[in-house]
Amino acid sequence: MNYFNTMITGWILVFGAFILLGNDICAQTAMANIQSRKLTSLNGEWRALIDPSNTGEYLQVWVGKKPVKKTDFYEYSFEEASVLNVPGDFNSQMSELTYFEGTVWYKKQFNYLIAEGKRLFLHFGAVNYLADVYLNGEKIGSHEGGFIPFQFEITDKIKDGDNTVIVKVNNNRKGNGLPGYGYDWFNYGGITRDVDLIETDNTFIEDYFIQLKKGSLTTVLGWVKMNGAGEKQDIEIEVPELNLRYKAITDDEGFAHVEFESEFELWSPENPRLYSVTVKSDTDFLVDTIGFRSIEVQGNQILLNRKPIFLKAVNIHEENPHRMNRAYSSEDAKLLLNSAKELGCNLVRLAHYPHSENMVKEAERLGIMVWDELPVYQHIQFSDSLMPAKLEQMLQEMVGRDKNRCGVVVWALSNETYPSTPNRNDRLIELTQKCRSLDSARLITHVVNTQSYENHTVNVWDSLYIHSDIVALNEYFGWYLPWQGKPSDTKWNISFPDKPVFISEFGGEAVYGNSDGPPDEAAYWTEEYQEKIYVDQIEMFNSVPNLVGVCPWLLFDYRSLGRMHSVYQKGYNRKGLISEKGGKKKAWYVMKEYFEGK
Ligand code: GCB
Repeated sequence: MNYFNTMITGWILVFGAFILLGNDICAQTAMANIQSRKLTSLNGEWRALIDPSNTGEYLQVWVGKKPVKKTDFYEYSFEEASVLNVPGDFNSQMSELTYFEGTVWYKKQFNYLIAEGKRLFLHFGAVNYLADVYLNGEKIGSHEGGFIPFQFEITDKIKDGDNTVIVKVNNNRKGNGLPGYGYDWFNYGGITRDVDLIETDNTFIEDYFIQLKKGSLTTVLGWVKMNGAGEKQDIEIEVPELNLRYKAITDDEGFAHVEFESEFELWSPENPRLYSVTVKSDTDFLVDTIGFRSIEVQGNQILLNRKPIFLKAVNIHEENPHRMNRAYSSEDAKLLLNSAKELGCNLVRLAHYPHSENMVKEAERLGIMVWDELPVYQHIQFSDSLMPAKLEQMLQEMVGRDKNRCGVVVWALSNETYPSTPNRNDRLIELTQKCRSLDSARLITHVVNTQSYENHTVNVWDSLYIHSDIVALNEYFGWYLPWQGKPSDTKWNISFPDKPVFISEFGGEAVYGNSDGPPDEAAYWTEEYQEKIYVDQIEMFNSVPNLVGVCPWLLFDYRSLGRMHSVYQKGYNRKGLISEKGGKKKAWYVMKEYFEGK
């Protein structure tokens, strides 16, 4: 089997079927590049019923009954119900929902007239966490997972004129969810990203993969996939700025092989060059903005466009620090990314779940590499019978959405999972293999924190690293673990001496503006104590073999319910280099200077 066939096999399975989780009809994997399609936005005000006791299920609120006879009454009504804005989390929109984890029913009415021979899809950018979707009183399907797009075809269900969509959104934590019960970020629920109707032709371009072939700076290798019945179609890919026109014909599965050569101006942080690329078929036409670059591990180095690069990174949660809500817009993305840029970063780790497409695209435009991550966080129930399908689905959704973004250089498949969790290695190894079959050109990593620290020696041993292109490790020396000697004298015993090492998290907490306490005592949350952690860490970095980058935890202070110190934390994880109000802490300047010197 050649390379194209191997890659294609992975994707055929993605398009082949709906993944069945339980007995539900599941959403379809979303089509690519919706921004280039005929869209009708359903954003804006939606009516909302708050349902903490889950009574709406029993009352069947999706039927939308109204009293007819004098003796009729129904114990719900969307008329005059609260209004929630979409996109947006519900917690930040109504004070009574601040800490809410449960069910909210959303309702939107819209008018539509579908043209003859066209198809219609209802597309959600993301709903956290479970979505049950009803159209005109009929359930059209469900989706699990809070951070990725999904869609339903509604061609045969839409009525000419007035239609009603109702979504049951539930953000309860689930033992067998991704993430599971415990996580150190705020559980913003709701319809958190855009909702759109997408009208397509009967046969349309469902998806495409247009990126450089692994190891090449001049050959693009990929595919185009049509959806819909009909004859084989002629496919044409055009890059006008390169004077390039590539032609192919789809096969019986609707796939067309893409392979062409060109001299590209390569994308890099110094020169984030993007090209306008059109993908045409007989019945469809899409425009994308695509960049070309190579990323690879060679020995113990990471090479971007065949040159070694040091990853000057920062961790970011998807929260607007000033408004304290789930970030989603391009403006939110610019706020976060410009701060990362100011710090001197060339990479952002979008922790710990796929952030909005706006974030990924904005980063690409600004010349910041992106680390995309799955919400496979700490205590995941890997032995749950539904877990293999859930993991695979989330992987496909993340890779599916971002595979044409050259800015994305790393697929991170897990963070801080434990070898003692049954089935952890089996599941994560399968997931790694699946990821490579979908995209063999990017780096794949697992973040681990199982290293031991004894006699001032760090022992890095977790066998999951065998399957990771990078030894990515989180360590909190100076905060959770006191130093055992001079930071610069730290010894490293890494069982994977040929792999690049990336410190994916380090840091400590401080309240912005607080100097009130002994600078060498942790319990006062002073800026000086945090600053010292950074100074010590930077000294220690010199002792790390094969170090290819560092990534402080994290850019901004952010909300997290477990952070309950009533004087210093007040519901915030204070490890930010910047406070939620924008105040730069002393550690920020230490880090900026370090990055400037790299
Ligand atoms: C970690 C986690 C991150 C936490 C951080 C902390 O190791 O990966 O999600 O928030 O530590 O602040 O403790």
